[in-house]
Amino acid sequence: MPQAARRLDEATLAEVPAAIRRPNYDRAGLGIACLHLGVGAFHRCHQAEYMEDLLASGLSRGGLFGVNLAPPALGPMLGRQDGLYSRTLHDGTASETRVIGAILKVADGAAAALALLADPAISTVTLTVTEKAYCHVPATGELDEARAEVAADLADLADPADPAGQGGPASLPGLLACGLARRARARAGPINLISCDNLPANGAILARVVRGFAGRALPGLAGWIEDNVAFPATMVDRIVPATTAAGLDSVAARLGLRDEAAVQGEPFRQWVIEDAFRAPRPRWEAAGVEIVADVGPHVLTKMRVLNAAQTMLALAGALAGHDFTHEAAADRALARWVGRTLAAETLPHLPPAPGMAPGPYLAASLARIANAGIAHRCHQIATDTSQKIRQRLLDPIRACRGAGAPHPGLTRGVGAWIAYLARSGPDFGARWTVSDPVMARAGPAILRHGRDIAGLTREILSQADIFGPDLSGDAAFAAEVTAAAQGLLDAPRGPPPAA
Ligand code: CS2
Repeated sequence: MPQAARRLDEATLAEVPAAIRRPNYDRAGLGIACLHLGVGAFHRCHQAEYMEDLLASGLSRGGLFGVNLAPPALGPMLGRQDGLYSRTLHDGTASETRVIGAILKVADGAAAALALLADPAISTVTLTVTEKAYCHVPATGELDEARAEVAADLADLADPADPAGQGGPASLPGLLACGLARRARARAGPINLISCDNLPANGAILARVVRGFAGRALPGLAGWIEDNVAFPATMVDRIVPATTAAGLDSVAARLGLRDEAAVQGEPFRQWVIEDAFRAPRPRWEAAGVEIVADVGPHVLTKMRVLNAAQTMLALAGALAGHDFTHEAAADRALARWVGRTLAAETLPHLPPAPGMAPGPYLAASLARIANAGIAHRCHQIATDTSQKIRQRLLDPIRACRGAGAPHPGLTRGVGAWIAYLARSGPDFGARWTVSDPVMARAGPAILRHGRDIAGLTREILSQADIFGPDLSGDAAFAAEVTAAAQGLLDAPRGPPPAA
């Protein structure tokens, strides 16, 4: 494919083909309406486009200041493009590209975030930093003080010679607590901290880890947080895989310009935010965001249906030799298992969520995952399963147990995780490398147990921080998970247990 040499930026924007939508507003005259932490592909294809819609219809006089906390550094890359980038939505073979101008500034690192958190001009912060960045114990939601970055931040703050440590706090709870301490000192006023990560009750978890950190290290801050900080819960949704080199090339062909920050996703999008603000915020509802009293039912429905289906198809799909979840969704045996399991075991226990009727939502979710225009790698979704499995599979299993209902299909999903871990070991040909914080513990267990799946299952399930005291201590559950894992290792597409 011929490569366009010039890059997308303010100077070249006019060269973008006329059919492609681009900012129709004066970016130079805008202020900052919102700080966003974590400027990865999901944010650029989701919250940033909602902001773009507000700007395009003249409903906001400010755009976004993005601060990226995890590598790779994005400031220089987006800076070279004056913050401009494109998002392309794929529906099967149909695609639509739009240039987004809502991100006005981008910086990298904790120091930038600390300064902005204390800036009175900033009253709303949204976050997409991945599940594990919250440094919480997945089973309880409490701050995990044993996490290396949390322990390091606590040690730094206890050291009067160098209380900020080198380069600022390393953990998200440490960063936000220190930023809020600065804000309190600067009398910069109330602020909304809005988690947009896929955690159940993400607002409550964010509040807990920030308060937990402050309680340990910043005496006197708790009362100020109580009076000045809102932590609304949210549900965010759009399937946005990591951008590939081939994706960048095809966007360059569309734009006639290189765009190193391009993102690609599906047409569907949804954003629901709890109406619990303390400070001024963008008028998101004018762009279709649902502001509701209780996001709980929306969150449970999305995580237990769409996200659970993704996790089941990703884990079992990888075992069956599929690269992408749309391929796993087209694999009849896998699709049947996932569809039947979620219909029979998950849907009956969901609270009603306005606008998300369970049956149609399940059908729509499976159709979205089957979208062959979206190249979502099974291994990308399988990343950090230890941080995702509670909300996607374990809590639905608990709901079944609470109702005295069987859950063989969901158990098979847990078995798929064990089999996925086992397959990374040398005894199964070291088929892939698992990217997950659990590997610090699971890696040695995989080596030790080799082909002994019962032993591996027992050891993984004994992690109460993931499986909770109920499931981690349940020998019968461990035996069922073992049988499911063994079955998937023997015959990845084999018949699911009768559901
Ligand atoms: C995916 C999600 O990687 C994953 O864990 O399941 O990123 C998913 O695509 C989004 O939650 C969709 O809104």
